[in-house]
Amino acid sequence: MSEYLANERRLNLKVVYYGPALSGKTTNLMQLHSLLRPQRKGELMVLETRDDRTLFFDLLPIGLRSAKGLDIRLKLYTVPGQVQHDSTRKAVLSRADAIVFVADSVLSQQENNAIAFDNLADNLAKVGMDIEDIPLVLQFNKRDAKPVVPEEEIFTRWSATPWADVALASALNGVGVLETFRSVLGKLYVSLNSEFGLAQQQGIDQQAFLNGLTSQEDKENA
Ligand SMILES: Nc1nc2c(ncn2[C@@H]2O[C@H](COP(=O)(O)OP(=O)(O)OP(=O)(O)O)[C@@H](O)[C@H]2O)c(=O)[nH]1
Ligand SMILES: [Mg+2]
Repeated sequence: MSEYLANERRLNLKVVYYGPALSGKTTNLMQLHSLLRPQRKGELMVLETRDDRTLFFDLLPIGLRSAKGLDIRLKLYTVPGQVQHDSTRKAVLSRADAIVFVADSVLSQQENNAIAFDNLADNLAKVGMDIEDIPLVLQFNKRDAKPVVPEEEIFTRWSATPWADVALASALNGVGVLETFRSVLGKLYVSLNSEFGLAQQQGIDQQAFLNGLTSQEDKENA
């Protein structure tokens, strides 16, 4: 749930990267951290890991100050995908404003994707949210791996759902990571705009929101 602190003119937002174990949630955040401009982002915090598996969560703060002085602070979180860390997943999920579900494209992982998606719906319900209401983007990661579930199958499976605009990615290679992030921000903007009048009252249109939060490292100076 977004938190608007009127006195400080600050809007705190939370985006959670959810999904089965080893689907590439931490890798998405690592790539975003290296792609985004230093002025926009804070440090990537990897709280606890064992063998590179997330045990608690990762956190990447991103910021945007509008021309009219609204300070938008976005925190990106990952959850631990391993089944046994369900209470941590639920805690991280609480008060989320938007979700990226990172599915694993590898054929053998399709059942794990389905279990994790059901787990997301259950945990959202437990923290008082409805999966159909929250801005959510589905990313099929590891498109570079083999064998993977075919694109046509993915699009057919999800076409009649609210999450039809599936993002394809190879996070390890930085492919599709920013696109996924922009896609979820686009959905988040729509819900924030209706709640806070971002365009009318704050002068932040969707383009400014997206560009402000995703401006990239200047390659020439990198
Ligand atoms: N081939 C391939 N491997 C990937 C890709 N993205 C991530 N990986 C690899 O998959 C493994 C797991 O990635 P993580 O980002 O740690 O996965 P996670 O979802 O954070 O896993 P948990 O923290 O256990 O839930 C690592 O070895 C990554 O390098 C990808 O796009 N392609
Ligand atoms: Mg992780």
